[in-house]
Amino acid sequence: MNALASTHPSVATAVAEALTDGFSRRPRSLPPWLFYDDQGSELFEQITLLPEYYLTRAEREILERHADEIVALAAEGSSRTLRVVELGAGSATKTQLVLRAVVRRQGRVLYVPIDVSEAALTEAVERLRREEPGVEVQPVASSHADAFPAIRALGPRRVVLFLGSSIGNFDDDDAIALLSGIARSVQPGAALVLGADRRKDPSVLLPAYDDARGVTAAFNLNVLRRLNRELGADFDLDRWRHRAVWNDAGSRIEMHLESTVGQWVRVPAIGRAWRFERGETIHTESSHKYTRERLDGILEASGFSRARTFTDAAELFDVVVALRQAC
Ligand code: AVI
Repeated sequence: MNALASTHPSVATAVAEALTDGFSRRPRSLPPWLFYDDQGSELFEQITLLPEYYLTRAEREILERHADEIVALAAEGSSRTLRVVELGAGSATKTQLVLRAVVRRQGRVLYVPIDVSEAALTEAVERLRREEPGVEVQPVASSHADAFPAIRALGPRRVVLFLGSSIGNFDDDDAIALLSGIARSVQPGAALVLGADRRKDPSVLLPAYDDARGVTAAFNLNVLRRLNRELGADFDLDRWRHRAVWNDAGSRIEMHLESTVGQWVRVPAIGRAWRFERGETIHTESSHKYTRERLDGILEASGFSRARTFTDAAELFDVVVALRQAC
């Protein structure tokens, strides 16, 4: 059996295409969705617990304090039952705070978590079924791009959650394309609850993406391990190092993998080899950090208007409730 055939054929093809496309660019790049195989999803869960990675704690603090207000805003102007759909749900631990607030308000709720990681979805479903009797869970294993039919299928009074500053992993044009797709899938007045990380001093940002225990480094390097496993590539992980860089003009943290020596990498499943010079990098992720103006520009261009912003006590992170504008 060749390396391509050992994993799900459509996933293997997508991974091979992502690699071929990303390595044909200069600087070379890989798309961040490649992080989230089962090991990568597990490493990301560990990142969310790191002392340096303030994002998850700040967002949790906001939801702990304001979930009832957020739900009340989303339900405003309608007596109908709210339904909750979440893009990139992961293990959905913070979402539980929102779901409980919906259950307090209306007794029961239908929740549709959408994620590419089936392992993360399974964990979320098992935990919610155990811990939240008022929540009916209907998981959908899908990428963001394929999620719109699932959102539309929920009918009116959907609340769309997009938490964790996942929006930050998109360039502005792609963020607008995604949010516009959501806007087209809901009715005027429907609420989008968006977690977004604020622009701040790099002395706070950089450790969040280059932690002392090396968990983020392992998360970044896991991409190469995935390419070795799924495409039979021969990346030697000892010859690559994790780098986190603050790009001030782009207002984003960038993650790169840097080749520490001159080397060839062979990928037998697609019959190709690539040369990397010493110091050459592969750009694996951008994590955009927002000013209020920039985020409003993205929301408005997508058909949403900011209704209210909730912030943690240290003012590191925002949860924005935005409403679908009338057409
Ligand atoms: C999922 N995403 C919002 C995370 C972020 O902060 O950009 C992914 C991550 N990358 C490194 N650490 C966490």
